[in-house]
Amino acid sequence: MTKSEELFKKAQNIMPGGVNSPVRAFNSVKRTPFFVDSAKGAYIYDVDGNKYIDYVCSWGPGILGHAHPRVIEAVKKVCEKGLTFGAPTEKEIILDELIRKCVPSMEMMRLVSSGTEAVMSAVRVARGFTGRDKIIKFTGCYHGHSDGLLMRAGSGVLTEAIPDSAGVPKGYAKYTLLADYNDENSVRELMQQCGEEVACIVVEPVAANMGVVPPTSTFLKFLREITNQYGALLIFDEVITGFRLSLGGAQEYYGIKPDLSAFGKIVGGGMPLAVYGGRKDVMSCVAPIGAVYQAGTLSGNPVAVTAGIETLKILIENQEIYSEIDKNTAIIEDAYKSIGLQTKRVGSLMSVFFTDNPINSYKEVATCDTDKFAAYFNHMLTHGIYVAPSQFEAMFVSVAHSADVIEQTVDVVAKYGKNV
Ligand code: KE4
Repeated sequence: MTKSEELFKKAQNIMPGGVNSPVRAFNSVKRTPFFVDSAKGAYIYDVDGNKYIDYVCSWGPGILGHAHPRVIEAVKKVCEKGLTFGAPTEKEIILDELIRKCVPSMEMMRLVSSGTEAVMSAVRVARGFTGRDKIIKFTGCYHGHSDGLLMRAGSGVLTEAIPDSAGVPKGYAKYTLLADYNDENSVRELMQQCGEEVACIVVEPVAANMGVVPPTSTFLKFLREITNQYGALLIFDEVITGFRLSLGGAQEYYGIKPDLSAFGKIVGGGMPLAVYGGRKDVMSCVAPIGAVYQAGTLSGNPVAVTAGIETLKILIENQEIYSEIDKNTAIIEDAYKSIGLQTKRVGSLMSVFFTDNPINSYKEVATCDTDKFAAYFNHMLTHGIYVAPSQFEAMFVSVAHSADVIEQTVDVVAKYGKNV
């Protein structure tokens, strides 16, 4: 029995499925998950001494590669001054100003500890600001696990085939309306029916939790126009796309300005930190200056804020990172295409789909062959490449994925192509 198998057995006695987040259980790829010992740069090492090139990058935060020396140094240093105060610090202002410098739509913001918290809070603010109850989300998009957003969600919900989570009161469904990503008519119909009751449309500007599904050339502009038309707010869930597609996220990449945004993952530099914010008039309804309540013991935690500051500073100082990781991801994408697989990519965010149906929204994603995906995943892992253990997740490329790492990956993809 490997050490990972031993640990997994033990973990299953004390954690649901032996994990602290469902997708980590490797259920859909039918194998015991490896337990991690450490990670550095593009590599992750398991407790049995195996070394993998990591394309999960902790589901997105790792754009600089694991354990970037500057981030580690800054975190080590700040820990000496205490881990948490529950009181304001100057560092929170510094991080907020860096975020606003990168994303001008973030006129006012609130730091929180997870992407779930960020999106949940943004939706509550939209409801509080508009006085309306209904929201629209898209089938296959995932916005964290808050009750009102767990309808037909993507990511682990899709992977574990739980269309609607148990434990969410039936009543929620009437406030969360479902449309189809990239299908403008599905949105138009809902808005014609009850647009005056819709507080917001919440969207992943690039869907990345049903695999990566980019928006059509008109979709995001259409959402911006129809929310304006009905007085609803547009919320961009940029937890994945933020600081990933560009320094200004998807809203810079596509040139669409939402009313509110949520960021996570990269903005926390690998620590538990996320942020929501946007229009000052909207955010002015948040307590203690407004009637929408939201709070958090560890919100703006000095250690997490320090990791975020250092990460954003490195990205701001080295913006050529974005063209570099885009170029390297395109090389990997070409390798997949050359063996006849369907890919979708935006910058350093990519997915490989095991279906011949051209991917445009959830309904084509649902035709993917997840058994074929599982075989592909296991081929990659046994050849030292760790991709996300689910057809419905994304590949993330970091600046640490150097030319030789990319070349090694291309070789393993080619080998897979020979076996199928
Ligand atoms: P967290 O609460 O996991 O920090 O963020 C929730 C969230 C919100 N919005 C988007 C677009 C997201 O992708 C996520 C979380 N992403 C998943 C992976 N697709 C996290 C991995 C997991 O659940 O273990």
